[in-house]
Amino acid sequence: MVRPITDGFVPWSQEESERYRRAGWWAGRSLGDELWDVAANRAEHPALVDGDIRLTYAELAARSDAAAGRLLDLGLEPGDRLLVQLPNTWHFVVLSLACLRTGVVPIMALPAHRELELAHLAQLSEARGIAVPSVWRGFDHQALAGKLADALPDLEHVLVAGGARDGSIDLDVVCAGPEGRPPELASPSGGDIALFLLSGGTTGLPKLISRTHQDYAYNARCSAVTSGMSGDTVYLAALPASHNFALACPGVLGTLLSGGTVVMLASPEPAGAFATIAREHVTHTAVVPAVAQRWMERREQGAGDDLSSLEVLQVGGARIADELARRVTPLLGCTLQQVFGMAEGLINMTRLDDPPDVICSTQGRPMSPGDEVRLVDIEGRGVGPDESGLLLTRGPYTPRGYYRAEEQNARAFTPEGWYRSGDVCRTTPEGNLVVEGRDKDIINRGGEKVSAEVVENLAYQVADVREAAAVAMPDPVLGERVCLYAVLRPGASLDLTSLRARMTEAGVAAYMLPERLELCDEIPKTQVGKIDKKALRERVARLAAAGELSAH
Ligand code: OOB
Repeated sequence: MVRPITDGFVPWSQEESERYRRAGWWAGRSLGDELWDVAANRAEHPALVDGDIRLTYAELAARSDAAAGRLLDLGLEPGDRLLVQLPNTWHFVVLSLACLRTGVVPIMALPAHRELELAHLAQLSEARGIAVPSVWRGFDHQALAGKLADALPDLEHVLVAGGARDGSIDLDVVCAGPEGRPPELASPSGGDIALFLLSGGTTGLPKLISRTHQDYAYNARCSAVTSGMSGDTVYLAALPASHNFALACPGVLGTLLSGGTVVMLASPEPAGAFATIAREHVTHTAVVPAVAQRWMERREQGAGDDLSSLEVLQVGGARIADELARRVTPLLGCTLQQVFGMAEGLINMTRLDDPPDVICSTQGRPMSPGDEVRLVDIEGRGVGPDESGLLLTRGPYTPRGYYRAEEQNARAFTPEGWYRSGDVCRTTPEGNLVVEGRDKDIINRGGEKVSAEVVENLAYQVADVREAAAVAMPDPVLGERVCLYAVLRPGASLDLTSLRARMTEAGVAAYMLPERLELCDEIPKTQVGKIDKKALRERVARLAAAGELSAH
């Protein structure tokens, strides 16, 4: 029996659910069932590549089924939550598919997350297990997972990939080939929660976004069609595969639902990525703007790697500068597809056959005819055709609320169920969206979303700070980086290095750490007495324009 999770889940209305089913967007089946149908038809086709490891669809399905059986043998039950923090290796795919098959619900944490974020996610979801790499990029994930398991009574199982030590469960064994008869598995149904994605951070620590089997399957299928995927597609997962972009827009799941081949790569660093594209004849991949820029720089330096197989480079997560966008096709020889998406649902894409000007200067339009988008002013009134406004959305793959977050839901969703994305957009005459700014207190560090509130709270906690305000400072590579303005208590002292060291000690992901500290006597306030972030952003932007933002 699959135990559906119902508490804390905000469903779509009856009427909408019926509409989405009638339109065929919701197929009413589990992602596992959809994927296994593809696997049955593509048995001998390569499904997954990670270095020297190559699995056909038949092998991937058999391994994932065996892993599913082993998860159940451990005592995990359908509906139980498993915190998954794995880098881009074959384990990630096998374990995720095993979860989708059995109804164990993975929470897709990023490899960069640390104690603060992981403890929060485990507690909020009441996770019964955690899957981590042993040591990754010099960080001992197994030690941290053990520490969390000691502190949190629900967190019973620690699964470790690539060298499990003392007492933990070896994920290499869990994900190894089948032995004996395949386990008997009951399929979850289409409306059950398939997985949790993490919010890019608006206020506070990441919120959980429950995605059902049928909405997420549609997300992956629809974006696969819009990106021109087919059975011949070879997709390179170079961004973290646990992020919505590389997971299902169309990413790993869209590729597998199309019968193509997924290539896992641990880092998007240009030399390795280019060698992999050439070796595996990659046709599609997805990157953030800063990575696109590094790839183009490598080409300009004359790197002779054969990228001729590359058809589509998706760029998203943050706004790519128009000038940079225009250089993609000349330098990389492929079509650019801009993707403006969010873990909360709505995916906008430029179309592969759009005129170059649309591709290079807009962030595209909703991928599904079921997507509803409105641009409104601060009072919620629709804006005129040429005006910019706050983007609201709802649709067949945009959930109606965060999981277990009533208070935030009251702010983030309108009573009619529109999600307030916090993005400020305008629509071009031909109907494409241009992202012009945002009305949410995050810093978009090259696609990594940093909650200003978390940075400020930590600053109060770890330093003698009387007042703190985190704002975005402009950066030529990442678009934005974190700058912290702080007023210290009398007699206190603080520098950037010690602030970063103390925040790291507190267990926060490295990308959240401020990269500039501006000590001041006073922080500007608005007329109602709130911190004037606009003034601070302008102040740091002036420093940047004057070339005064070198190491500080
Ligand atoms: C993707 O998802 P998240 O959840 O990490 O972040 C969503 C936010 C958006 O609300 C927007 O503020 C920003 O990231 N964003 C963009 C953008 N793509 C995302 N801002 C400007 N231009 C773009 N192209 O970032 C995400 C999820 C699925 C696919 C692609 C990106």
